Amino acid sequence: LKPSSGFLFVTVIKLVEAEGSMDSFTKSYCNYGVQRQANNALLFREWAPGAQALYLTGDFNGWNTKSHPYAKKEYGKWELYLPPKTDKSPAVEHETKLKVLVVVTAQGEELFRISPWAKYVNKRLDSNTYDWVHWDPLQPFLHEHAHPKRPRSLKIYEAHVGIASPEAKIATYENFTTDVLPRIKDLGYNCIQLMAVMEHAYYASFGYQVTNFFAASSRFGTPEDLKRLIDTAHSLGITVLLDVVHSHASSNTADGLNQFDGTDSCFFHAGSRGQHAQWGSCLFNYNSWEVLRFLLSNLRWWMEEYRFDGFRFDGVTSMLYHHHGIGVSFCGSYSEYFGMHVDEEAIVYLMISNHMLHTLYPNCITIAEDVSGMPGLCRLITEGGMGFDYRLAMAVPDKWIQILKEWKDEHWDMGNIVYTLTNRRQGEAVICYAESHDQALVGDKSLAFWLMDKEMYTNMSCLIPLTPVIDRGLQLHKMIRLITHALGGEGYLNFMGNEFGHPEWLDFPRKGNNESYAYARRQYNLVDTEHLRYRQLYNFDRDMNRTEDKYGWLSAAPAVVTTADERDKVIAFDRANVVFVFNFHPSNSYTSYRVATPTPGKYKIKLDSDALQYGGHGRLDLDTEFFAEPVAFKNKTQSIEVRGNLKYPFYTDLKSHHHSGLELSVKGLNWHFSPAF
Ligand SMILES: *[C@@H]1O[C@H](CO)[C@@H](O)[C@H](O)[C@H]1NC(C)=O
Ligand SMILES: *[C@@H]1O[C@H](CO)[C@@H](O)[C@H](O)[C@H]1NC(C)=O
Ligand SMILES: *[C@@H]1O[C@H](CO)[C@@H](O)[C@H](O)[C@H]1NC(C)=O
Ligand SMILES: *[C@@H]1O[C@H](CO)[C@@H](O)[C@H](O)[C@H]1NC(C)=O
Ligand SMILES: CC(=O)N[C@H]1CO[C@H](CO)[C@@H](O)[C@@H]1O
Repeated sequence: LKPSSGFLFVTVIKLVEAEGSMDSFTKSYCNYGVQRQANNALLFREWAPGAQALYLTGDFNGWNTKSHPYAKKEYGKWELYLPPKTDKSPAVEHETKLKVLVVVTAQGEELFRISPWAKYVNKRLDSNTYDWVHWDPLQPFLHEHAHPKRPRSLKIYEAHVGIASPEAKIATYENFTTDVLPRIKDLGYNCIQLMAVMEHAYYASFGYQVTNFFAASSRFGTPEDLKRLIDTAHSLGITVLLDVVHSHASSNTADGLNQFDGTDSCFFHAGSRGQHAQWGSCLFNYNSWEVLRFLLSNLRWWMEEYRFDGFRFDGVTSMLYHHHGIGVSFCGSYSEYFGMHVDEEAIVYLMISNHMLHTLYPNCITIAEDVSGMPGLCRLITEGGMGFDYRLAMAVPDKWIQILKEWKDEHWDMGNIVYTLTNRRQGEAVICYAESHDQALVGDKSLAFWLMDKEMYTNMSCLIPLTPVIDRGLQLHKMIRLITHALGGEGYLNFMGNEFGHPEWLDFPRKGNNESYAYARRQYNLVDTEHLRYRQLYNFDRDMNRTEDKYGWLSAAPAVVTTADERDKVIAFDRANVVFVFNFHPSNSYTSYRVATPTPGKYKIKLDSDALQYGGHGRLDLDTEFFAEPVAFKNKTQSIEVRGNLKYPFYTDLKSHHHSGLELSVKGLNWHFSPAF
């Protein structure tokens, strides 16, 4: 057991004693902020321990600042009761503005604040800051569809609503529901990880500088629109995870959580411990009872009110260590993970969160964004772990970028690739990915752009001959994704658009780019254009997922790598009774290659990255059957002689039947067999 698990036990007992139950404590959004009673009276409650006085002001009282004081209660709590109007309707109407006026000193210094529990905030075009808008619709959206079954093999589509259209403007929850959900379904992803949902005043923060934890971002529509999005995803059998940011908060005061009661502590640590030196944001005090109330209730809010199916916890590395990972590189020594530099309060918070979520919602999925490789992060709390289901394999995308940036094709190191894809803690599940939103951001480049760069503007048409650059790019794009998918983890993640090789980078409107939306969009129009090769990459990604559905390698035991040959540049492995063979050699083609097989029997090609519909060269005869022979090879008793059985002596292109010599790269000879019993 880790020392902190004893602490967890005590904390929960204390909470239950004081609050009645874990359930009511973690549903404090039913007691704080604004609550409408059965008789339409409104009850306002806040926690502002440093305040001298609190007043409610807004459209409802003509912005009179002192007519509606809160009453001071124990432990820094404040309450205000507003009886219904004479016509029995609530004193504050739906969609009207409010502020809390916080008096912070005896001298009467006044601050206008948004309730930390605000369910909706928005901004007028001519305003710099967000307003708290009372959200209490007459006809709230009612979910119709049940949570989907928890997927065995998690295949995640990482998505941001605002950039989910080709138009150079902010797309809406509605656009996402009608235009993007059907694509995700078709592609075979069974899970969406929604970014930037928690309200963030600064769009270019990509949602990672949260200002209002209980508000769904109003940029993309209303709370009801988001509920409809999630309900529609559920109707398609798609699980929806929230990218939740509890590692830090925006330092905004006027529309954020910072200095809510006028002090620099309240929700955060006072002084330098409360500030993240690199992000310029505020760090929560996880040891505070009221902060636990706030954050745990926040998790339940998104589960109960919006019916998310789980969370991807952002910035876990920053939480785990007092040094926040700044200037620290992790090489795997245990001294890096245990010692006084580890923030036990944050660890206990993560343990309580996971304990609560998995107890109340047995199908809930939690994923940790941790780059440090903290041991036990994804083990059960009863074992002394921190209770996450998965961690992100953050080293893998970095490796692919390094390979494409620094290695010549003939120097690709098969052993190193296999090592990176299989280097994970035994018994702790991993979500693997070739690239995520991080690699798409301005300053970096997506894999497709690293591979094909400028030629993507001119040479992606199927109507012109494949150029060597596009050829290499298409083949490697598919092979990198498939080997990552099959070898790298227990789940797979793709960032929206990258499945079809989205060109260019992502850059949100900001001062430095003249507030431009030119790169804050995803060009789905490219994949919709029949004669462009994006379609071929899309087809491969879809069929990769569908093939996984059939064989389930992600939920099977880790792969057994049988070949990682530096001279031939061939990697072969088997997982879930499927044999994968990759030829990464820039020029060698093998018409015959022996690979070990897990079981005797007949093998057939089930997915071939070289197939014509995926922009390949169609060199393999998909009808060929291969029989495993009792020939011992690479520690297995059975093996097959894989024959290329080339149908065409030369390259042949999809549309033009252009012939080019064999001097071109033959990447993409990628066999993938499975038993055909
Ligand atoms: C996006 O949705 C808005 C309404 O939410 C609609 O006006 C607009 O036409 C949609 N755009 C696209 C590209 O479908
Ligand atoms: C590929 O693009 C380059 C410019 O980037 C152009 O010069 C060349 O003609 C294109 N190749 C084909 C086959 O169209
Ligand atoms: C931004 O716009 C201004 C005025 O239109 C122009 O002078 C400047 O060069 C632009 N900057 C960039 C980075 O495009
Ligand atoms: C074959 O098995 C032996 C003994 O179990 C082991 O030492 C060796 O690494 C294995 N070789 C391969 C290629 O897996
Ligand atoms: C296993 C599986 O579902 N394979 C499918 C892959 O995609 C192709 C094309 O859509 C289908 O024909 C296969 O059945």
